[in-house]
Amino acid sequence: MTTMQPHTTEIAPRLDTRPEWKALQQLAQTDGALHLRDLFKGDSGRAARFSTEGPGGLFMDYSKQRITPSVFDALLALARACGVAQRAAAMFRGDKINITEQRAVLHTALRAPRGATILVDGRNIVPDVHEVLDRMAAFSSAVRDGQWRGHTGKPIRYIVNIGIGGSDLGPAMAYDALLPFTKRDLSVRFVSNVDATDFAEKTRDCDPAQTLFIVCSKTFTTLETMANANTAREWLLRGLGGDAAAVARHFVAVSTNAEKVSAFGIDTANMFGFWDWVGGRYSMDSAIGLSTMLAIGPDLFRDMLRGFHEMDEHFRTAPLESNLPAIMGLLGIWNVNFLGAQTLAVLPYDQYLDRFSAYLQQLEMESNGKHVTLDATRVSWSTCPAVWGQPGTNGQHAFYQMIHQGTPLVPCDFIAFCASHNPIGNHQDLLVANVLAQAEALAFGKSLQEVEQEGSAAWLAPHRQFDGNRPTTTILCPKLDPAALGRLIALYEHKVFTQGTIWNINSFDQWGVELGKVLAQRIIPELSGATPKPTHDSSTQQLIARYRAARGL
Ligand code: G6Q
Repeated sequence: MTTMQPHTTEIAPRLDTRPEWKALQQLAQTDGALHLRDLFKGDSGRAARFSTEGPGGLFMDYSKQRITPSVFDALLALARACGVAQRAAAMFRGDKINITEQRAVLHTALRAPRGATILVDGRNIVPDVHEVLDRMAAFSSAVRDGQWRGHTGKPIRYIVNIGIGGSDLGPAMAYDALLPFTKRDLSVRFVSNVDATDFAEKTRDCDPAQTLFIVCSKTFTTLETMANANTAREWLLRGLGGDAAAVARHFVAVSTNAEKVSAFGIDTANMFGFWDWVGGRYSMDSAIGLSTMLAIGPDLFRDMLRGFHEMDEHFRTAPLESNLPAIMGLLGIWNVNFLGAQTLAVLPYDQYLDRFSAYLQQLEMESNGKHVTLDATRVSWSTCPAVWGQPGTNGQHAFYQMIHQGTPLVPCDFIAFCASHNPIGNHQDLLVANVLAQAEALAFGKSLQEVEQEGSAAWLAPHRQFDGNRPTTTILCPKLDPAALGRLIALYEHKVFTQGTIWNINSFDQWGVELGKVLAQRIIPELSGATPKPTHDSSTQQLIARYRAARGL
């Protein structure tokens, strides 16, 4: 526990007292009330004005956001006043901007090219990053080409990643996203939940002699991961006749904690390290991505890192007015703080991005779900919206009704690709037509008059009318490949950074997850041991008693 006072720069003015903030409040009353129908009618150049192409052909059309040139300029002015570029520079050079944990925030160093220099406490960390990447590459190649064998001499066919939160969501998302690039005779699974069902179902068809477990845990103390890792070890030893020597051929670890790794019985020669300046939710491109590298191979993993790095460079160097992550962050600020949106739907039109929204939920909500500023005062403005979504077109037949005609304002990010990995018939045209149609319908709606002109009875027309004016951004990329995935994730990482900077919060800690963990530790023995003393509230006490009774205690 840190007791030292953090070294901070001067205290920033309260966000809501800044003139730039007040200007936006004014604009919300005027420009914020305009309808997208009129904004498009009044400006034939609107689409071009509010679109930007970033690295790798990543094209972002935000003309269907409810902004005007004045709003856009005011948002840029806010970003400048809040020092987004300066704070980004501080992150990239390794300043300890995670002040509550006194750590640098250097996930960008994970994808820095060999030969770059980034100093942490006077040490260039880039060679360390590449040393681990090289070890991962050698190991991955050995497993992929069958040189690395299990205890009984068989090659590995099943990879089981054991980890949770930041040690699970990124790799699990990336495995799905990059499935067409994977070695299909290696089956990769992800066990995260402490619910034994997760382990049981994911290992059901695995042959222990051909299974490799990657225990992924930065701290190597996380309850769920340690419970699953212990269960995995028992499962393996049971399957291989109890010889403890088998562990060395079937377990590797990804961690920052060598001591705990070796106490678990994993040879630290089979441990891949990372560093305290990599936050869990920013770690999928560190050794935490070992399962990704095993699946797609070292060369494609490096392609992914290149994609990340391209977006890093774009964020670091592009002027604000054409800086994709900064613009995305600012649009979110406009929607949340000035138009009153409380959620953000992220809707990828690509089945391979099935888990992308779940991944983003952690990235955004764990980073910016905060109510205390860097100066340790309470915010008096909204921060992170709830992020949710799933791939289209499925959602269209489920929750889109609310986005079109419900009462909350739900800004949407649509993500689509020009080419499919499965070019069958005209499926891709059908898919892309749908995403474009949704954005169009949400922006322009259908007036009562139009509905009536189509012949709807007067009593029915209000039900069939669409207000429109629902803000969306459409991201259109050439094709989903490892580099494109890297760019997309870095886009959201830096968007989160931009917003955290403006809200003046620490996007890099997560104290909010602590209390529940502590209370769980207290309750664990109370569920199975001697009758607990009634130290909880009456509700918790009642539920414990009921559970114990159901278990025959
Ligand atoms: C991420 C969080 C959290 C973390 C998990 C797993 O930013 O810190 O999701 O990744 O709690 O932690 P370990 O990797 O230490 O097991």
